[in-house]
Amino acid sequence: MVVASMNIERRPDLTQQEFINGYLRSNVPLIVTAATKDWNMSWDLEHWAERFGEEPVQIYDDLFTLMDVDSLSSYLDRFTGEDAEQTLNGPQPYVRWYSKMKDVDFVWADSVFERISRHWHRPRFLPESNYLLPYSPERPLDPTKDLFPGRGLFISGKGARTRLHCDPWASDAVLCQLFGSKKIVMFSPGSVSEKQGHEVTSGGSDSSVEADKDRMQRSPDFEDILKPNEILYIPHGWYHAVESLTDSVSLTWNFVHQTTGVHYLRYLMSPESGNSRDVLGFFLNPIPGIH
Ligand SMILES: O=C(O)CCC(=O)C(=O)O
Repeated sequence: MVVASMNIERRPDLTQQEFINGYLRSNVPLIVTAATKDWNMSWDLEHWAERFGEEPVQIYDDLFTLMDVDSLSSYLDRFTGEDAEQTLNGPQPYVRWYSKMKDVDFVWADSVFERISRHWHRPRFLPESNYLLPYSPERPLDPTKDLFPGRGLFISGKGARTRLHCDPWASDAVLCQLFGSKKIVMFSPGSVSEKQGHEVTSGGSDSSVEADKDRMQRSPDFEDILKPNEILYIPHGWYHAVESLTDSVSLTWNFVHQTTGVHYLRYLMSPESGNSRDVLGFFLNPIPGIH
């Protein structure tokens, strides 16, 4: 029997308590539609090129393997717009422009985050304090200024995608859609065995969101389209795949709040966490504010 996927629940906005009790604690995805209404950053790609075109950006494949470093305007010229280059053998390149998340010199997006910091604010439904990743049990954190793991600008041409995966560090994430729209499919943690998870994340590069669904041999729990100004909350342990239906710009970051601390502790005690010592160590002693 084929069970149809559902759309993700949408709410215009909610309080921190409603978010913590109804979604963070219960590990349930959510799309918040009006939390960005006073952000002033829904710029088109020409505007991004005009302001930041000279900057070097990190260019990835359809998951998290770094392929190249080039200027933002070169990427936009080649891979966005009506006559975007189509890669025949392999995935469309994807700009995942992260701010610093380990102690190495790199083309991090820190200075760009500093330049855009006054154009947005922490979505008010997200907790201000009591974070375990970054480790900040007392001091409130502000994603416009403070570093978070996986904080990045995701810039992609139509058809670029992020293959099915589950986010690292037992962390939750938010994906804020600034421009364009994205197709999202999500599979609940209990529905994916470790073996199957490994198979799908290391699976073929010819794949599409539809091929990911086929490999899972079941319908996703949720299937939806994230539209401009909406924020998707991705709880830990959920496998998800994303495809840019148009040229697209999103802003994202990961976090662990004390509400989900038990899962994080379990992860820290597992051998898997050994692969992320650089990131985990970096955020154990976060340096406050823009630097
Ligand atoms: O927007 C995308 O392409 C991928 C987003 C995602 O998977 C994530 O933030 O974990």
